[in-house]
Amino acid sequence: MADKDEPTVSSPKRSAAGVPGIVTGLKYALGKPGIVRGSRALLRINQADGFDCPGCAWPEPGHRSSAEFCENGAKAVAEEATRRQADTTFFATHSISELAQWDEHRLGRTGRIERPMVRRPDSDHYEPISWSDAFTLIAEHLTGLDDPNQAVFYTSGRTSNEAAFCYQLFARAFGTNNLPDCSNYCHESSGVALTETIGIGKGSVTLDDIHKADLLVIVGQNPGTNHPRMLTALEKAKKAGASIVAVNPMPEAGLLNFKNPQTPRGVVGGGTPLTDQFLRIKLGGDHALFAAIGALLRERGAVDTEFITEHTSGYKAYAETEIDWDATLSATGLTRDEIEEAADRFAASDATIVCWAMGLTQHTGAVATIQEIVNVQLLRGMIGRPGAGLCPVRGHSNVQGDRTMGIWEVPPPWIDRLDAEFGIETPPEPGYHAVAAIEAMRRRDARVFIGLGGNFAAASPDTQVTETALRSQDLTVHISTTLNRSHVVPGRTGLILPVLGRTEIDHQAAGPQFVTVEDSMSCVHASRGRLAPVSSHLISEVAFVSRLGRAVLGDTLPWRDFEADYRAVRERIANVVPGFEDYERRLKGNGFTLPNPPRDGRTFETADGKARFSVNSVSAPTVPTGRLLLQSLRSHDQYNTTVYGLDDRYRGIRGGRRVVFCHPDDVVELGFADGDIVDLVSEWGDDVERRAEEFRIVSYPIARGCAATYFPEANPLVALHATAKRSNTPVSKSIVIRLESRA
Ligand SMILES: Nc1nc2c(c(=O)[nH]1)N[C@H]1C(S)=C(S)[C@@H](COP(=O)(O)OP(=O)(O)OC[C@H]3O[C@@H](n4cnc5c(=O)[nH]c(N)nc54)[C@H](O)[C@@H]3O)O[C@H]1N2
Ligand SMILES: Nc1nc2c(c(=O)[nH]1)N[C@H]1C(S)=C(S)[C@@H](COP(=O)(O)OP(=O)(O)OC[C@H]3O[C@@H](n4cnc5c(=O)[nH]c(N)nc54)[C@H](O)[C@@H]3O)O[C@H]1N2
Ligand SMILES: [Mo]
Repeated sequence: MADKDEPTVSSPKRSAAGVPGIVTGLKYALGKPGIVRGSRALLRINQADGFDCPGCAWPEPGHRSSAEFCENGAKAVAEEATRRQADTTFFATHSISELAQWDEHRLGRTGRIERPMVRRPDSDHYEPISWSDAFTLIAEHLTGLDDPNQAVFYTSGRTSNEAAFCYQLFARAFGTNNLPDCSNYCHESSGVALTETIGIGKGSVTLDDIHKADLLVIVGQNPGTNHPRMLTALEKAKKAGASIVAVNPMPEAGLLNFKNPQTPRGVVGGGTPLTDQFLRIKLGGDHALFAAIGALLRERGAVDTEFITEHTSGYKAYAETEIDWDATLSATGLTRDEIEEAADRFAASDATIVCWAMGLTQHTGAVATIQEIVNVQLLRGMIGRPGAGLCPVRGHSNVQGDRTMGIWEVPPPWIDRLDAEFGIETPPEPGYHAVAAIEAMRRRDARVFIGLGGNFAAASPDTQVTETALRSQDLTVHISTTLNRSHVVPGRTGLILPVLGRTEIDHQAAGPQFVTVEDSMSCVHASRGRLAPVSSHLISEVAFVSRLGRAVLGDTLPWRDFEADYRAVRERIANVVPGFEDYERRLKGNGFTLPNPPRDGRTFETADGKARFSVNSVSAPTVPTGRLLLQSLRSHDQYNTTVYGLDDRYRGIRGGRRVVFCHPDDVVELGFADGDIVDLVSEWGDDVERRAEEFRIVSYPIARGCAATYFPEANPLVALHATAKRSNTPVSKSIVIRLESRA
């Protein structure tokens, strides 16, 4: 049975991190895996000779201090370093149908998967299987398909550059571009918006730029919970005189005030107040906000004419767009004064950085919204200048690197080099992105699902549909570290294949190996595991892909060399992927930063060689009366679908996750009271009823008309067809719901 979910509620915190943050993190890390193992692991996070923190993609500072970790990283490490195991006895004791009743928290707590396991057709149990039999089984299924496009190769963002490169090579040599990844659910909207406008799907700032900014605008991002190390950079900027504007429907603790655990003031003092202006915007109101800010800046003549003339195109059409103020105020829920003040701050700043994350990317108009931010930055010439730029803050620690390595359903620009290097022929037509993959599985156009990391069942929208699609597969293969929901909704045949985590020593024929990752600011560096593997049955992700390659395609490609020595993989990456020349040598020390034409020289590799203004008609979600607009977000005690615990300290929640945050006036207006238990029912204008049961109403200072609850509990509410325009990202932050009393 699921754990008892009985949240208790107290008032939300006004500051993040500081002593409680680090103490909680340490307690978690030291208490769980055993004192010595835990502390040794923590001392190696983000050190030059240690491993990259699996917590998030925020970059490490040049000089790594031995305290360069946060509660978040400590928990992620503890999760991986745990001595608990899901072993043969565990799987013999618990049937798959029983495990399907467990929630993510309980599944994850079971610990590391100890050896390869198989669920045979019609069996309700996983049983052990040898690695060689597992590869034979996969090869039989893949080679038995009528068409390579009947296979789907998903990737999550913790996978190293080396494993990612090998994996996309394998899929393409096998004959498909079906390489959906967690990016499709995450920053795809940023990638699309930025590629069209500045010619590269990545941000244009370095960590040093953050420190040097005059104005930092943080939109739709909750760094206190999700990128705690970013707070150190914000504090530094703040001390150097920067001001900070936060745009968010919720007053998030880390945005308001920060207690740095790594300085005495943070430990004993009151912390640093961070935000100078807080705009409590309505969900999905950002497009209207930035369109209005742009118009005000033009009105005031606060435009960088030289930059616009020299480096941009499309300004004339953009300059002609007009603002409907009534619509703007109603879409944003802000006052005109608030918007004017924000525009003043933009106008006064010589170095502005706009940071954003899921609060922008998971909306229907996400791409257009991000392009409106690009417009404002172009208007002021805020690209390719110190302390200025665009900063999509990535989630998974190597999600950006995976895309650089070709994990993408679209053949990357360097595909001809890949084909020439390996003598393969990648099909030209794009493959399935994540949502399209689920649709294809549903139609039985896809029959084999392979997931390199991640938890596809729980991370995807429309949970019931996704799970049915997974169950309909002839074969599902999950390459994982810990147990999760995806494992308990297997295809007819199901494999769970356990791999080494990033903290663990990876020894191959040529000796101990390291892997490489790319952070949110395009810095590439090495990551070397330091702990003994939790089980002798684990293999590395590179070894997994290499053996898969040999089993399915034979020795036509250098799989054996790749597995024996990862330098052989990096040599090929250097030959194929631009920016990786002389890869091995440049990894020495703290690694290197990839070229970024907009940042490095105001060069824009777009169709006309200019940075492009966009004209997108402003839109905002419409919400019928009596309904709320719901977003699904993260608590402080989870990493995506991995639920470490049932508390959300910063938002004042303990002992439960089934809560729905609503504005107190909305609660009353809808005829409810704080503490009521309700069902959430989403409305998409189709005939399907999507319901999530038993949530406790929590009155909370969220913007009017808006509500929030946690991911992945909310995923059953998101219709599969409800995706952002042009990026196909599920609109997990724009769900029209009604609250229904429990009888
Ligand atoms: N502890 C922890 N760290 C993590 C993760 C985790 O699960 N746990 N996940 C990692 C991953 S993969 C990612 S992608 C990142 C995610 O990092 P975030 O994007 O910070 O994650 P969310 O919790 O989804 O928070 C979204 C924020 O945007 C706000 N928001 C929602 N909708 C809107 C809107 O319409 N407009 C505006 N202006 N704001 C809005 C929400 O109130 C919330 O503060 O974090 C990474 N780091
Ligand atoms: N409703 C809603 N849905 C969302 C979101 C949202 O905000 N709201 N956010 C979306 C976002 S931003 C993202 S990034 C996705 C996340 O989607 P995923 O990346 O698919 O999910 P995770 O929960 O990060 O995956 C956790 C699992 O990864 C495995 N794992 C951990 N470390 C390793 C490793 O080193 N190697 C391997 N092979 N496996 C490992 C473990 O078995 C663990 O159970 O979810 C998306 N879904
Ligand atoms: Mo993400």
